[in-house]
Amino acid sequence: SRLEHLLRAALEKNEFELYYQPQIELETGRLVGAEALIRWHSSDGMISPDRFIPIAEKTGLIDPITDWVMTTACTQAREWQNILPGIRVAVNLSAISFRQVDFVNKVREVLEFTQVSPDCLELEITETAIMADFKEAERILNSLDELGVHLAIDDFGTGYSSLSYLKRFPVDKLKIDKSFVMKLDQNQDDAAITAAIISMAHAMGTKVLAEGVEEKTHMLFLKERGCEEAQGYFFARPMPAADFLVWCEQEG
Ligand code: G
Ligand code: G
Ligand code: MN
Ligand code: NA
Repeated sequence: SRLEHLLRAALEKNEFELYYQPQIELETGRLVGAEALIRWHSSDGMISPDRFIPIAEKTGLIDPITDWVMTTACTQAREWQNILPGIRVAVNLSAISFRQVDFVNKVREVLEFTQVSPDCLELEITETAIMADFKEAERILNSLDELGVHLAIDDFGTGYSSLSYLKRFPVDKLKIDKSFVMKLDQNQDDAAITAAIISMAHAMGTKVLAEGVEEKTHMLFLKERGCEEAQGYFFARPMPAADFLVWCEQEG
């Protein structure tokens, strides 16, 4: 397809960029992290990762893209340490890259190359990606945990994982999917599910981040229930690295 053809050349032509969305600690209002979200400025205009990541996954292009994302995000994390000490950068992992042979060594290499502390890198894996091969996922997650990087389960609540399974994984954080958080005001079921995820996560010693926080009322609901972190348009949209720093100066 045309898109596949363009995608093959995109890495060489340097057409990708990472945007960063602030992650806020609710108790203190402090900036604690940034989620890296890939953007593709193609010759056809901006193309969403929702469209090109599935193509990259089918064509084997996802592994070089994941390498580029990890290296770029860690280089940025290293650069930010002087001005934003301790800030953590979160990277989204495709299920395919996560299961790539030698993925754990890849992560180790990127950390060494960029001189970033593993404590400043968070890897996001979706619930669905984990449950696709539970045993294999457990093995990889344990190796990543030994490396010292943080692990988060993305889009939590949309898949079919049981919390009792998750208890066996060395996961630091659940990210409640934005589909629940966005409707906290209008939908009692979503409010109940969100509250239940927070208390169950806490019962297993796991932190919670709520995504898709668009309203102050959502933020207050989450804070009241002890949700540790949040991200969403209420705080800031994903933005280029330069804008991210400007935003930090204005906030801080
Ligand atoms: O930022 P945005 O809403 O456009 O992201 C759309 C989807 O693309 C989300 O599911 C997000 O997790 C995914 N995505 C964004 N950046 C990356 C990336 O670097 N790698 C992978 N695998 N997925 C990403
Ligand atoms: O799948 P993942 O959770 O990684 O995707 C995050 C996606 O959510 C990104 O595309 C990002 O642009 C988007 N996003 C971030 N904050 C908000 C928000 O407050 N509302 C909505 N609708 N989308 C958001
Ligand atoms: Mn994510
Ligand atoms: Na998500």
